[in-house]
Amino acid sequence: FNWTTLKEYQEILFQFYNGIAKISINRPQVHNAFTPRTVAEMIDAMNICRDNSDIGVIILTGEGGKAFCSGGDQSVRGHGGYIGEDTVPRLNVLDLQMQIRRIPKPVIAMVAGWAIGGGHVLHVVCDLSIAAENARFGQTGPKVGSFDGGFGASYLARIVGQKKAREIWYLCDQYNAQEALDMGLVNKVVPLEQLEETTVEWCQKILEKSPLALRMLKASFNAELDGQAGVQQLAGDATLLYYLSDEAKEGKNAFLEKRKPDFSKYPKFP
Ligand code: 1HA
Repeated sequence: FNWTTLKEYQEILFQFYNGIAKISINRPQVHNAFTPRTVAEMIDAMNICRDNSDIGVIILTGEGGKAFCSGGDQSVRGHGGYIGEDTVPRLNVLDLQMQIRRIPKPVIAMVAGWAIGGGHVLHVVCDLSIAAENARFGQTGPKVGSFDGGFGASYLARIVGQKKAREIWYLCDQYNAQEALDMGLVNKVVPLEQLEETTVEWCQKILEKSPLALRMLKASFNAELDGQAGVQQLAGDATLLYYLSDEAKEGKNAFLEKRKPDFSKYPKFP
């Protein structure tokens, strides 16, 4: 595929092809472990994806074919978080997780090799996951002195069930692509050399669909799980749709024209 660079970063690649944005962690020497900078760059790229109306779907991946992401870079883990050049400890991957769930476009994890620890959680929070046959999944928290009790626990449990999610976290075992498929953790498994082709194919199928319908579906899937914040997201989309209507425009126009609004002609649907 003829990917073009959307913006240059130090620790990620950010590319575009035919309506698809691809965000790749580019630290293959450490199995794509993330630092606060990696995460800040991903957050920046996600913001661009949100605002750019040429982009309809986002692929999240890791460079090199050996790892999707191995979680937080343990060599920069300090007192209270992962420490970047500004010496501030951060857990900013939690903001990225929220952003992946909130962006009103489908996000697809394209997983080759390791998806481990905080890197596993990143694929978990994506809308869909497509795995290569070499993919390996697992959490390591209780082994390396960490845990993600947010989406990493509760949303994982919604996907694979309570018993399996507890097994994944308590034992810190690793699961192959077929096992991940069997437990509903990924949508599809393909040979490594077909991973990008298949993912792009899925993206193209999605891009043929109604963007507003996809947006409403994503918000609806999230709403139940995200409580009041989920309702806020779905309600915001309802407001967006309402603002598109003549009925809502009558309210605004009446205000600007300093007259009483006349809503009488708008239907009261059963
Ligand atoms: O839990 C959280 C959070 C919770 C709440 C809020 C925020 C959070 C943010 C992050 C996290 C976490 O991600 S905690 C979990 C952190 N990750 C891990 O515990 C995984 C560590 N890595 C491994 O267990 C293994 O590397 C592996 C199973 C993925 C692969 O093993 P393999 O094939 O034997 O490769 P290995 O030799 O271990 O790794 C290759 C190189 O990559 C090594 O460097 P080298 O010895 O060649 O210099 C290795 O040190 C490096 N590397 C791999 N993973 C990491 C890493 N370096 C730093 N951090 C890593 N995560």
